[in-house]
Amino acid sequence: MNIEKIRNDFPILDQEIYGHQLVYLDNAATTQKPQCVIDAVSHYYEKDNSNIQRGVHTLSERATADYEAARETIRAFFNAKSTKEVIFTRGTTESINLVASSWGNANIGKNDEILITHMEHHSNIVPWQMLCERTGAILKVVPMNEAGELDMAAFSTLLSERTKLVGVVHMSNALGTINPIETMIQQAHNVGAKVLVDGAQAAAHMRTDIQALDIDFYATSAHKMYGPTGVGVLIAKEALLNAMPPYQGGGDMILMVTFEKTQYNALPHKFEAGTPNIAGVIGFGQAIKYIQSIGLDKIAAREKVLLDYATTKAQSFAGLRQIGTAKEKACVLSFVLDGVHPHDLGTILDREGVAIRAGHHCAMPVMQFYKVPATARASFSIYNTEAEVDALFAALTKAKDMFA
Ligand code: C6P
Repeated sequence: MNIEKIRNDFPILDQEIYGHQLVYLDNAATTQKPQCVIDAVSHYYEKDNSNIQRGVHTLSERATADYEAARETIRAFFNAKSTKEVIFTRGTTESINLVASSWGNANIGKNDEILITHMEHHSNIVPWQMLCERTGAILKVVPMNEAGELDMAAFSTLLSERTKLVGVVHMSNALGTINPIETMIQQAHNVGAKVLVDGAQAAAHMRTDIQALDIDFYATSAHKMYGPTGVGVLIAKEALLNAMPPYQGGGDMILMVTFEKTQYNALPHKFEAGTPNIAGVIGFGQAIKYIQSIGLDKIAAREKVLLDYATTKAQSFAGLRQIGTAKEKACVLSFVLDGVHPHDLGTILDREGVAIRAGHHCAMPVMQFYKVPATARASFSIYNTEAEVDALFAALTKAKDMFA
């Protein structure tokens, strides 16, 4: 794999921060965008900008064709059964809220149980809490161990015929843990529960075959997969989507409106009310093509080499405590350093040109579990190099010396 060539695809990487070459290690927050994605978005605005689905003129036909072509690209990438199952949203957060509101309101009642895990992002906690408040359902949580792995025995015990939905993150943003979703889905289906997989972190790093895994609801965001911000997808089984009421009312999601009654549009449009993020969707499709041009398996293998390299360095760095040491993990090195608050660390590293994230990563229960207010998190992507990992540790040494 020619990393230098890949780096050249990302124009943003070629810049200095405080006189240092930028080292971008905040990929779990959002990845950088390759030139082909930037070009696809500008091409839409420069040549095809118009509204979709309803226009009779050429620009609208071209924009609609590109928008729908992106839907097919995304369907094929995740191996969803049909483009009817691919709903464009603002991102993972909106996809989960859509399910919790639409499917949740229609299917969840008092004393039903929603089972999530201790390592969920707030996006996969709060919508379910809100649903429980509305309906009297009960939220249950699968515990995890010190390494940041789910307690699968507890998962089996917590599952029962009262469980109506299991919500699980495929890859934890705070720990890097990859969860055994295949087993979890099988066990959940055995008790008749539906499963929502939060794929926000995993989607760009490992293959996710929605049909093979038999996922009921799958949520992810384009911006963590080299695509634009403000766009993502909900992929759900057609039968479930057909039975669900619309999430929002408005243009595009209707076939016929009178003041007496409205007839809803067919899938996927029933769940895409209003003018969507057309440029974003087109950019998302291009981002998927970019991933395919390198190959997801090659990406995963290369990123594992980088993570192993960084982990080895972390293990021998005095005063560094890794947060999240699961056997199955990817791309995320979360840690705390003795005597230095993660936020101070983030600021000092920035002065050295190294961009990491410091904070609770919208996973406060994970911080509570490890009894830390926050962690520093370096997260890797396909364009990162061993030299950048070295730069991270050189900057950490500097920070440690400053606080010594
Ligand atoms: N995590 C991070 O720095 P949105 O914001 O809707 O695109 O994605 C939300 C989300 C949901 N689930 C997981 C596992 C996530 O990691 C995220 C986003 C970013 O870790 C921002 S908090």
